[in-house]
Amino acid sequence: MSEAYEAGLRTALDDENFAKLTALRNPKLHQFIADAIERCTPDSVFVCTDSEDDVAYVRRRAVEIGDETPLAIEGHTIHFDGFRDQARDKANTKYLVPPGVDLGANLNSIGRNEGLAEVRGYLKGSMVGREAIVRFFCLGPTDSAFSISGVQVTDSAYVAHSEDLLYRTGYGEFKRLQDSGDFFRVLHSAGELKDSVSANVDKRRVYVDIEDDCVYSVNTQYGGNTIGFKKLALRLAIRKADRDGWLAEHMFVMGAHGPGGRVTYFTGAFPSACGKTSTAMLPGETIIGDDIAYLRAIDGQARVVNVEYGIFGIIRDVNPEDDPVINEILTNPGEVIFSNVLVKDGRPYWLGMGCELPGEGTNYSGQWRAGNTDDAGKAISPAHGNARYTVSLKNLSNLDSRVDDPAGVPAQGIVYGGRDSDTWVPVQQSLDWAHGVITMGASLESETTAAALGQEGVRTHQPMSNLDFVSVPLGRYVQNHLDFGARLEKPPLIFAVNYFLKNQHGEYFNGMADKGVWMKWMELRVHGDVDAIRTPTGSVPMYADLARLFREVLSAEYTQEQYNEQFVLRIPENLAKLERIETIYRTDVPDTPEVFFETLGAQRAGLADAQKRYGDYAAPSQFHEESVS
Ligand code: SPV
Ligand code: MN
Repeated sequence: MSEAYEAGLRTALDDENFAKLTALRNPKLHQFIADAIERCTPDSVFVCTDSEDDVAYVRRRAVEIGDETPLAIEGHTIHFDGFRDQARDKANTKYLVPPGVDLGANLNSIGRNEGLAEVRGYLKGSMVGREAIVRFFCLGPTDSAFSISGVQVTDSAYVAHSEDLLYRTGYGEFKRLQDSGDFFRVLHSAGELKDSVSANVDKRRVYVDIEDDCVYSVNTQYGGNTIGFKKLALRLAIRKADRDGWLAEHMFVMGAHGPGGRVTYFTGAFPSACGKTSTAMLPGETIIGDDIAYLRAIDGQARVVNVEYGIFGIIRDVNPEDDPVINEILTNPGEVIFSNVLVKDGRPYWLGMGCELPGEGTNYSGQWRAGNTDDAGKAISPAHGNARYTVSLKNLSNLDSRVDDPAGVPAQGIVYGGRDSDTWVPVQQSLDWAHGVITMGASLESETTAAALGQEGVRTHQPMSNLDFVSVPLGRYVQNHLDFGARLEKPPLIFAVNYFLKNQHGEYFNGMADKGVWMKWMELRVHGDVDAIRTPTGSVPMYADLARLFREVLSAEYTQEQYNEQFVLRIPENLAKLERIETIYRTDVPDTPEVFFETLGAQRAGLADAQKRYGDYAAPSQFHEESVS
């Protein structure tokens, strides 16, 4: 160990923890931990290796210090975040940019020196009276070319425990790293606590040091602001992927099961709280991951891994009917961390669980009674809309057998979907890779949800469902996708889905389970097993195929009338969307590739032509005669 750090670490760590740290012969790691300790001045430091004892210590500790409270079912605990700390704080999440670097208008950034001074100022002395926990993880399967090592220092045992459920252990990986400095670092402090929650959320900051592969997070506990290897490291990974020519995406990875026992792998990008987890958990299919994926072009093939090994899922609407697998896990003994649900007599309750909720209990506002209001006079809901559960994948009955494959699985289809009440049809396939990247991924829009602080239900641009985490200029990020496809012999097919289309009375056209039919149709398309109807926005299913799939998958009738009203091409809405997207890219994204505007232009011309021939609302059958692919 370098002498510069040794003295500080020897003083702060007891012999056992010092030995665990020095077994890793990595100067950059030692420097990071020495700096974290010097800045945050914890009373003690626990270095967590991959051993069962160490992991069990963190789990115990979360309860001992009041970060979590046991519930009635064995292995279940509840953690509460503060009343105003219930979601990702986009406004106070910023990239630290050195002089001369401009990430563009849609990325939130602050000068590096100014930002470092601010966030490191808030971290000063933040761990006094507490223990710092040092945790090591491997992002992706161990021993894999995809994977990246990460280390976090945190004073939250809840964060450290959550990470244990969500990631593959990484102390062993750090041994293999030897003295390489190629790893991600996260320093987190919940800051001053009051009643076990962060007291100074007005000083909540999540600052991403893009020059140094390091993230600082302070005065917050909510997982999306604090769990280092979820969205904090995703922002670093997107920069690394940009440098090295691969993709880091906000995507699930799953196996869709087709005829004859074949498994076809899909990735899917949906903004938070728009059906990503429930798609990955579709009955009859197998899950690899539900949130973050790394994709690489290997020998002309797109290969993909799940970065994580667990689910930090939205609990709202999990019930025996819509999410049977998760519901089973949440109602049986085993390790589960609930957050921000309502607790009464040691039992958790959440919105949409399929039973009546008690009229009082403990929730994210403290002692709660039906009718309680917040400072603005608004009723406090029994459980928060962004309440979560954290579980490891290892207990899932629908886990795909290739989840740990160090070579990843082949990505054969990519799905983009947002919360869109009036424009896109329920499912369509892009005309080719570039068309899909541009008109589906990069043009995705979605109405805002409870997963980020701020007003809900506002239509926003959500390119690749990744805008909250993109850390390179947006035009360049889009270009990286175009380049990625160019390196593939047969790029995955790109699809757009819309689970949230509404009729003129504001009711959803589709049931939650219908996505299982769209998935089966996409699986068949990958293998060319069904025809489709080519419309100006993409290729849509034929009625007869959907009618058969609805019967096979859901034992349900799907009428021609339902098909007609769901799959009608809404030309004015699609034209208005093109307009919005073009304006955003022309105004805010100076490095947008020219092909982007050409593709939007071609789509506009196709829509205008259809409008002339068929009017504003064109049935798929009108295109049928034109071309079947
Ligand atoms: C999301 O909001 O997209 C999540 C949870 O997956 S968070 O960790 O908050 O990002
Ligand atoms: Mn997510």
